[in-house]
Amino acid sequence: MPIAAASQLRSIPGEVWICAISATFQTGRSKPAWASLWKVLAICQSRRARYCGTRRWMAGTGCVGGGSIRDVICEEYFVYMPTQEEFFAFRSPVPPPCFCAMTRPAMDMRAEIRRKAMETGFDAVGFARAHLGPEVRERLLHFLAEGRHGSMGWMADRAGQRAHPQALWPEAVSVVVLGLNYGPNTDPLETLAQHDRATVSVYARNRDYHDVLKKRLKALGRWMAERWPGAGIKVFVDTAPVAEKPLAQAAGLGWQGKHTNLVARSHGSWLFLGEVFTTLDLGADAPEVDHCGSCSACLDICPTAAFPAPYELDARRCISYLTIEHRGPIDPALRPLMGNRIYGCDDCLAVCPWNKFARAHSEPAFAPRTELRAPLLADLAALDDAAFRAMFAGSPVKRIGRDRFVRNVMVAIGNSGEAALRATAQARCEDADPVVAEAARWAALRLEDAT
Ligand code: B12
Ligand code: SF4
Ligand code: SF4
Repeated sequence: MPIAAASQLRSIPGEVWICAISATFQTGRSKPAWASLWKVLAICQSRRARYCGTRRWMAGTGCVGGGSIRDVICEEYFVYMPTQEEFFAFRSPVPPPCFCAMTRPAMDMRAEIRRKAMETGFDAVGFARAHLGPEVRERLLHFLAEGRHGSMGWMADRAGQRAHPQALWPEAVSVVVLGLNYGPNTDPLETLAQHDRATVSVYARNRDYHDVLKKRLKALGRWMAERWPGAGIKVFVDTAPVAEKPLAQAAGLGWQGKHTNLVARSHGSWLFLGEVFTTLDLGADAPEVDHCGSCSACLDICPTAAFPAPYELDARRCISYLTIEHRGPIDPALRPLMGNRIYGCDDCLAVCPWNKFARAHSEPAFAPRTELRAPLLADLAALDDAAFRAMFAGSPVKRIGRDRFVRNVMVAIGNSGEAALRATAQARCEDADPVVAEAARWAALRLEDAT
């Protein structure tokens, strides 16, 4: 297909990648040809196709090859790829490295893995080198030096590995970053105004995403090991010391928004992340750039003012940390700001304008369980250890245990303003767990004047 066939480009389904070198070769160097090339590239941008924009070859520095010209699927979709002889006949000062023997197999391997990953049930796939820039380490060290990790001592313990994929696994060459869509089909914030009920974060309303993701990562990893015998493969999701968001950005899946999470143009804030580290040289995709612009919706909505600055989070103030990671009593100054959020928080994610491009997931394992859509606080407060375990078997909530969970429920009851819940709090004032008992006394006191 010649480059000028812009109408055909418009009708190609899915993402299109274009090699500007071969595109330019096709158009030649005349002024009208250039105009035609830039027109095509503009269409690419408008329909979220990508192209190699380095133009380094024009500056005479050479194409970065494995670094920037990524999934050039020219043969499949777009331009005719000239041979090396043809290219040199064109008297270009720079050889076309995207057809060199080194990058070509990597491109083919990426295309195969991408196809297999989508078949395995992932919604987004990207490729990065097993390497992160020094800024990731600096920012992580800054976060730790400020004590923003609170009691998550494991973050400091393995900071070196978190900042350097090859410190975690020296043989790793490439990282396949996978995203799984968990976009909700209702407004995640709609239960916040129902004061006698609890709000459970979207990600925790059914099965544990770690289990779902890990199963698929292992399936993909196994397939890769069979397809390329001898390849080393390790899979990670969440709990390993891996900087998942910076890697996902490097792999082009999205960018770290001002709320610090990864935002994807096609999925908004709703992607779980997981990785396949491998000894295979797969090259890398182009990193995504920041599209937050002047927006500050996520920073403005945070109930506990947990962002000291855009792109920085003080976990100690984040409701997700307070309800899930933090043991012991919650700072009384923060309790009134938590509302009825008893497990995690979605406020900053939910207000992101990029969610308008997100679609609801179709994963049965994440379909909200009826009893977790808007559970009554009184019912949750009555859970003993056995009932808690039974209710949350297979759920991420199970990890925090009955005591931390009921502590959170007591905070929500204290914030409810519902006189009818005072007796529920009072019933827990002598709880065997001192932290639950203290939170219950706090709640009962808060409800003393409630009518
Ligand atoms: C620790 C942790 C938490 C902590 C701390 C969160 C945090 N933002 O650091 C707590 C418990 C608070 C938490 C909460 C949540 N988490 Co969490 N969490 C993690 C974990 C295990 C590590 C994250 C980490 O390394 N943080 C350390 C900080 C320093 O790293 P960072 O956030 O990347 O910080 C970067 C920015 O600050 C940035 N930066 C700093 N200054 C500047 C300046 C500029 C200009 C720029 C551009 C960038 C920048 O650079 C830093 C380094 O890259 C990851 C899994 C993993 N292994 O990566 C999941 C993970 C980040 N969590 C996840 C989720 C879903 C959540 C919640 C939404 C859950 C919920 N609903 O309650 C909330 C969201 C809260 C929020 N706004 O971040 C997902 C996010 C998926 C995504 N699309 O991004 C992850 C990736 C898990 C997964 N595998 O899917 N989490
Ligand atoms: S998850 Fe909630 S508390 Fe944490 S930063 Fe986002 S809005 Fe703030
Ligand atoms: S809400 Fe706005 S500032 Fe926050 S991540 Fe989304 S686009 Fe960026």
